[in-house]
Amino acid sequence: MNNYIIYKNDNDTITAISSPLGIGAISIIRISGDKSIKIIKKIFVNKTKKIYKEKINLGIIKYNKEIIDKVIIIYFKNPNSYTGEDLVEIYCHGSIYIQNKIIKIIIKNGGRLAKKGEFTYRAYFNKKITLLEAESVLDTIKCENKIEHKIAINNLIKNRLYKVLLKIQKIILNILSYIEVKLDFIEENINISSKKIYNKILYVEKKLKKLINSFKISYIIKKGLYISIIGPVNSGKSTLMNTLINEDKSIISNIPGTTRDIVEGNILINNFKFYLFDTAGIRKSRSNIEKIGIKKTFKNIDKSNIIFYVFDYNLLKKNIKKFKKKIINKFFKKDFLLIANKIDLNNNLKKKKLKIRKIKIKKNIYNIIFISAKKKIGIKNIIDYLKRKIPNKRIQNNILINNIRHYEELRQTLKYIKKIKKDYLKQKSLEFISIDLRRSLKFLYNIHGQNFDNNDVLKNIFTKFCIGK
Ligand SMILES: Nc1nc2c(ncn2[C@@H]2O[C@H](COP(=O)(O)OP(=O)(O)OP(=O)(O)O)[C@@H](O)[C@H]2O)c(=O)[nH]1
Ligand SMILES: [Mg+2]
Repeated sequence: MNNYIIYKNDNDTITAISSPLGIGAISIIRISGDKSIKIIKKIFVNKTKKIYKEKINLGIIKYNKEIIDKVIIIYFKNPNSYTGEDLVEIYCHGSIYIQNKIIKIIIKNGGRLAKKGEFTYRAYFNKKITLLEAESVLDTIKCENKIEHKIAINNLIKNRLYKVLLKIQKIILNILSYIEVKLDFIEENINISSKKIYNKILYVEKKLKKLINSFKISYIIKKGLYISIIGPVNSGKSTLMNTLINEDKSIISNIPGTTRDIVEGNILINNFKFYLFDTAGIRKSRSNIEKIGIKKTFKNIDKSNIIFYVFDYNLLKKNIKKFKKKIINKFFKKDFLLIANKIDLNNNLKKKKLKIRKIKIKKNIYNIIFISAKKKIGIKNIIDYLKRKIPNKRIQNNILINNIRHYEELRQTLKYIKKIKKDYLKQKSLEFISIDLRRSLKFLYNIHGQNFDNNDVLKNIFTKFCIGK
């Protein structure tokens, strides 16, 4: 836990501008700590000469006989405030001069400038919020779209992740309690079968895996999907790119090896972003510059989620052979879509051939879509294919991990759970298993920031198993 604590627990009264920096109609300045109200009484003047808590108090900020601004203040008495301390919010006019002046006056009267995130840290320290909630405050501030907003609100208000973590935690605690009892009170007759415990371990493993996998999904939701357009020279990659983004961006010519640098574009499908990368055609090249381009193509495949392999339909067999030999071996795990282009050049092509075809290469099934990038035929099939790659509503409603710290802690938890599963099957010493269970719990507790307490195990033992009644 110490890794995350960067503040000293001092008793300072802290202050900062809580609204965005710059000019605005209104600006909010916060003061939190024991001295908040003392400071305010020195600088705030109003008719009633009283400051009511949790009410609007209208007055002026005056210091050294100089009137600074007409303001509203709200006083939240501890512990009923965001930080859990005495907290005052000053709503002043949004001039940068006024904001700075008020801050200076507060500091002169005994406040100190808050460090980044210190108000929320105090809220966490005073147990007003969990670490998870603190992080979701940041997510809420930073959210840019509907899905990010949903993830943030799910944690900030509904506490969904926290509830799932508590559930997993409880099961691990149960397993641990059972094992501890077995170790300490062998004579007690406890009616839990080994199978039941094993199933509990499996259940925890499944839940953890689901959460961990959701990190990838939330990453995709946030960042979109990356598509590399690759294939032999002159196959129409740049034409397809321009058709998809509906812009004349990439240079098109009938000279093989036109594209060398990677050209980027993007499209929105159902409000979801796809990034497209048009790359240098793959061939054995003598030109050094083209060779560099081809190297870049291969690098780009690595970082893409989806690869379009574009080739000339009229050379279908030859190109599929090339794909098998040169591409698949290198990038076996990648998600490829084969795109047979230039079907307009083939007079014999019947309409039914436009249907998506499937081929099997080394146990993997690949789709082939038939198009003319130039004449814009068959493009809808590509769009439909991409639509299926967008995380759907059902997935979006799941609890999604979107924070790398949570992801790492969960992975550590899972690492121990997997070990415990193996050891339990092999009937290894319960003592070791108990140690690993505690380790797994420690990582889980790190996520919401509470400390793993041995009392939790004891409480569980005494309430569940009624020992020493
Ligand atoms: N008839 C026809 N010609 C096409 C089609 N798509 C592309 N072309 C032509 O094929 C040639 C090559 O097109 P590009 O889009 O530059 O091909 P590329 O794969 O990007 O080529 P490199 O960048 O050199 O690897 C151009 O003359 C295009 O007009 C198509 O669907 N039908
Ligand atoms: Mg090109």
